[in-house]
This record gives sequence, C-alpha cells and structure tokens, in this order.
Amino acid sequence: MSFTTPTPAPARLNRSELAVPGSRIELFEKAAKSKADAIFLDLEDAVAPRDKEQARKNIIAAINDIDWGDKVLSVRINGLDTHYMYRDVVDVLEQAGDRLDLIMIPKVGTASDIYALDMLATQIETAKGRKKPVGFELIIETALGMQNIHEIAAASKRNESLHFGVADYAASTKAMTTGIGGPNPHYGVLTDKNDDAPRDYHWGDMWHYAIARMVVAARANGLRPIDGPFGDFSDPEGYRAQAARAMVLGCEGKWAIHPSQITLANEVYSPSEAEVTKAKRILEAMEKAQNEGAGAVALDGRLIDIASIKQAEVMVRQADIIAA
Ligand code: 1VU
Ligand code: GLV
Ligand code: MG
Repeated sequence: MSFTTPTPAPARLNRSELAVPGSRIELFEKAAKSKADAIFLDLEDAVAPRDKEQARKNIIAAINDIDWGDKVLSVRINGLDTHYMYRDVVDVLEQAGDRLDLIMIPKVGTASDIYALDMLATQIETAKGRKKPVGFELIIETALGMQNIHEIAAASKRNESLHFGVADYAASTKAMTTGIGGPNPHYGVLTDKNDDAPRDYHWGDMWHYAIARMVVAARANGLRPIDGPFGDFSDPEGYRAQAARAMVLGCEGKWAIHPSQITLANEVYSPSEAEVTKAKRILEAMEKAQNEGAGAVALDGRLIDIASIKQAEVMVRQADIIAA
C-alpha cells in the first residue's frame, strides 16, 4: 500500500437514489415512503425557470415537515453559472433543519467550484449554528468536469460521492445521441471481413471510459461512485443491464428517475446470497491458509491469495451495511 491512505466518506447505503422534482409536491410523500436508499429533491433541470422559487420553498417545507425515515436526503441545487444557485444554498441551509444530509452540485467543472460552495456552506453553518455539516455529492456531467475530475474529487472534506450525469455529459461532449443513458446502435464493432467466421456486429458501452474514470477518481479519494439516470423507465431489462455493468466496475448505486427503477437498483446493488457465501468461504479458506503460513492456495480449482481477502471483504461489507 501507499503511505497515503484515502479517508473514506461516511458509509451510507446508496444503491438507489430517487430524483424528485421540487415543483411536484404530490410526489414528496410517495418518495419518502418508497424503498429508495437516497432521495434528491431537485431544484435544477427537472424544474422550469418560472417554478424555481416556489420549488425552493416546497423543498424547505418538505425537509422540515415530512418523515423521511432513514433515507439519505439531498437537494440538487442549480449550477454555479446561474443566479439561482446562491439563494438555493443560502435558503436551504438557513431554513431547512438538520435532517438534510447532502447538497448535490450539478455540472461541476473545476475544484474551485467546490471551494466556493464549501466556503459558502461553512459561512452559513457557522452563522446559523447548524450542528451537522452538510456533505456534497458532485455530478460529473461536462467535458470540463471529466477533465478535472481528480482535483474535483479531492477539493473538499464535504465530498461524499461522484455521480455520472450521462445526459448532460452526452450534450457537453457533443455525442450524437438523444437517449438518456443506455447503448447506441452506432457504437459497436463489426468483425473483420477477412475473418472466416460470418460477420458479426457487437454493441459496445459508449459510457465505459467515463464511468471507469469516475470510479477511479472517487475511490482514490474515498468517495462513493454512483451511476446516473437511465431515461427509458419502460425498459426494466435495459436498466438492470446498465446498473449491473456499472456495479461490476465499482459503482455503489444508480439513480432512479421513476419509482419503478428503485427495486431494480436495490436488487442489482445487493450482493446475492450465493455471492456472499462464496466471499465468506474465501475468507475462511484464507484464514486457514494464513494460520498454516501459506499466502496463496486453491479453492474450487482457482487461485486465491491475500488480495482475495480484500475482494471478498468488499462483498461482505456491502452485505453487512444492507443488513444493518
Ligand atoms: O401511482 P400514483 O399515481 O400514486 O403515483 C405515480 C406517480 O405520482 C409516482 N411517481 C413518483 N413518485 C416519487 N418520485 C418520483 N420521481 C415519481 N415519479 C412518479 O409513481 C406513480 C407512477 O408514475 P407515472 O408512471 O404515472 O409517472 P409520471 O407520468 O407521473 O411521471 C414520469 C416522470 C418521468 C415525469 C416522473 O417520474 C419524474 O418526474 N421523474 C423524475 C424526473 C427528474 O427528477 N429528473 C431529473 C433527474 S434526471 C436528469 O437530471 C437528466 C436526465
Ligand atoms: C444528470 O443530471 C444528467 O445530466 O444525466
Ligand atoms: Mg444533468
């Protein structure tokens, strides 16, 4: 290991994160009663400009009045390039009580964006005597943000998670696609015409680089990487596949833009009983091996060694957090 050890963000269950427009108050109670691990009440792109001020008031009242149970509760503020942002932060932090856990910051471009918000949040918390420092969840959804992701991830002790905002990212990088997440038929490879086998077209995952880069930046700084939206809420299989491929890369959860996606995310991001049993067998086998002075042994015809302990612990720890 390096002499530098990332400090982990507070451990929170973040398998599903439900997006709830701040202008639709009729959804708030339903969201609070849902099975989502986390909720963000939105002031940004799901709210039309004429509704922004009312949405802010709705959200403050909802944070104070609704029983959110043990959910992680967040507010997505407007971007730093808008005049809404300062009042989002000031009003929400001054008027919403300590039930608020996080502020979600969209379209983060540079570490200075986070510095500025940290300063503002710190001043408000000090002035108002807020007991619980608010954490930050950061959406990486622009080319600039993706370029500066490592500095952004390290920019504040308030940072808890990085989120991949696939829709804005596609727009920012001028990707020729109008879907929100998911594959595109033009992103694939055709097997070579000189090969003897019949030609075959393989779809690829056009978001692989972005998600893998986000996972590295998040983990190197002790943050949770979270996959963003999948717009086609009439396609549960598509959602499940997108969630699963981000999960195996290291993401801890995915947004739900519709209640039907919550259970799918919770299922995909909960290790199965078989996976947990296998991980526990690895830990037992390695404990035995180490007691006998061995570093590497065979289990079911496969190599396991000291790295396998750490891999298995990831699985068991997630199962423990879910069970708690
Ligand atoms: O069965 P009921 O009538 O009691 O309830 C409906 C509906 O009210 C409810 N519901 C929700 N509850 C809580 N949170 C939600 N976000 C939510 N959405 C719906 O579920 C029941 C079934 O709803 P539906 O199928 O009739 O859905 P609607 O036509 O009402 O709404 C669909 C949309 C997609 C518009 C709605 O789900 C929504 O607004 N989702 C969140 C959108 C959002 O926040 N977007 C920003 C994040 S994504 C991004 O920034 C980039 C793309
Ligand atoms: C989320 O905000 C997105 O742009 O996908
Ligand atoms: Mg966005």
